[in-house]
Amino acid sequence: MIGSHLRQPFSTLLIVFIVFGGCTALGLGQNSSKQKFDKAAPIQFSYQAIDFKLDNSETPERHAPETMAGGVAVFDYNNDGRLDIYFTNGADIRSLKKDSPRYYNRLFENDGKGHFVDVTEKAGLWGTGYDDAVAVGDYDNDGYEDVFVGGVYHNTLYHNNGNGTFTDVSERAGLNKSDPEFGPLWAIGGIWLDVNEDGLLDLLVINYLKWDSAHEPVCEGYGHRDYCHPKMYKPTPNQLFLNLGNGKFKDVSAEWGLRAHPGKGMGAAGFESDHNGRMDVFVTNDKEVNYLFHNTGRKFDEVGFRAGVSLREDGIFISGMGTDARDLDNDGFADIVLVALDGETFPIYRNDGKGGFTDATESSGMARLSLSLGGYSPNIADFDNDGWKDIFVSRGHVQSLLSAPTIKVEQHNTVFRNLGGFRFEALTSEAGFSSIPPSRHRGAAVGDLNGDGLVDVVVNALAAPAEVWINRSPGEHHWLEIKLQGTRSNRDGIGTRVKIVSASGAQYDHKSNAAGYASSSAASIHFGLGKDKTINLIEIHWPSGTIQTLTDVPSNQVLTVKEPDAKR
Ligand SMILES: [Ca+2]
Ligand SMILES: [Ca+2]
Ligand SMILES: [Ca+2]
Ligand SMILES: [Ca+2]
Repeated sequence: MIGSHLRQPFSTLLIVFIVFGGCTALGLGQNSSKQKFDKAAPIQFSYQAIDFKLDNSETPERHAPETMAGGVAVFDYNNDGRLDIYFTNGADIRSLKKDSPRYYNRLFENDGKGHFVDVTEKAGLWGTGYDDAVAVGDYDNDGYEDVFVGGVYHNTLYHNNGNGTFTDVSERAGLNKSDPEFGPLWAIGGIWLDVNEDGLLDLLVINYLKWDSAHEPVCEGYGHRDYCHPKMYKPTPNQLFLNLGNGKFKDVSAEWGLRAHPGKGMGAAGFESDHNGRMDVFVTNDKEVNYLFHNTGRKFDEVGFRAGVSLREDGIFISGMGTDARDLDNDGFADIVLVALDGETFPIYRNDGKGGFTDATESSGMARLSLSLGGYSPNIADFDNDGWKDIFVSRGHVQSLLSAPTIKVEQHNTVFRNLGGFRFEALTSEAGFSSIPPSRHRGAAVGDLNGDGLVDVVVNALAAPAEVWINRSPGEHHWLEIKLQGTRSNRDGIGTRVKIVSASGAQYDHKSNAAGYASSSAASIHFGLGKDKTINLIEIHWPSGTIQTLTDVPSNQVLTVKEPDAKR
């Protein structure tokens, strides 16, 4: 098997692009030899090292999981108000066991003084298998964030004991069973959401493809064996586990319609596509159509085609990697971004507010800006606090370093700054990302790590040091963070929609801990306010149906908002 079985860039499109007009994008990132650290760049990050290096157990056989590892979670594991960092890690690819500490997942506690201290062993979070996904959510509403870890043939649910330690409760929870039809599954993503509005977070597990180390296909290209195209493997279904409230979960994948839609799932974004009071889930599938699972309260209807988000505008299958969905144009409805490999572009779908979406990849400038880039994790946040949410993208190619002479395997990260009016500009070296060598970046999560009101980024990378990017954007813009505390709704407030109004206008966001690729962020909801010092109105739509309003709120603070009516 050669050539077409290997995962190749979509080169035809790339060639057309180079000939007809694309010097701009080619000037980006690793292509620019000299770093221009433009002091005027509105979004800037500085690199901070952290003592973690993902070991993906890369072998000459090029087993598929080796190139897919690497989730990140940003969450406050010990409720001291400071966001901590968790990385998932690989294992020996043949045994799928973490037979050495170099494969341990790692938890780093934020000491509030700029240091991240490894507390993995005390916390009991090192894991056992080949792990990818991490999804943070307080499934038992005790006020402490719990951690779901998904991986190859093996998922783990950790209950946060509230004293700095976690307990593996997977067995009791019933989350770690082999599928009767598909056998052991390989999870790359997980998302917590309360699908049936009983105040208990349910778990949607995003499964990738059917992989078996004993039957790895052989795919050659660029003169050597490398990772295969996903078409060489069969699709698998995603799973929905309903939280029964007694520490147990029930597999309701069939009843909720998921069994009818197997795929090669990679990313998941939770949001309300049509404001019917229920959270929907957009799922990217690798080289297959994307799914939009519309939540009716009893089941998920797959409406990707009807909503216009199943494919790129030209109908071409792309390597749908991570995704995020938040309101990019401040019209009150969440828009969708996903990322893919070099030559495929990073598609953006603009929500029309009526349950439909328009492909804005070309009109937003994203097609031109992203065509030569490969991405894994897109994370939407307002990094320069100007009131327009921007898009960070962790970048890298799926292929091994042996392919580096032919394709750009290692890449620098990029942030796409929102210029308003659904237009973007790409900042790579300008934002500081070229200050360290390029890498095969994978999962990423965001949150304000140092409490200065600017949203920071944490990135995992294959066989390379993980990266903490501290946001140093100039501008002295004002901001507000809202920390939700559900009472009738789930404690995390996942599914809550928030509208704020200040002198410059209205902004919208919602609570979802799913982040980019294989990652999770349980940070507070963050708004940039530009020059506005006061928020005139905050309107909070809780999943319980309660609408809460606050007025004349000062900026530059983390505001904790508890849902009215404490009775459960
Ligand atoms: Ca903490
Ligand atoms: Ca908990
Ligand atoms: Ca529920
Ligand atoms: Ca912005």
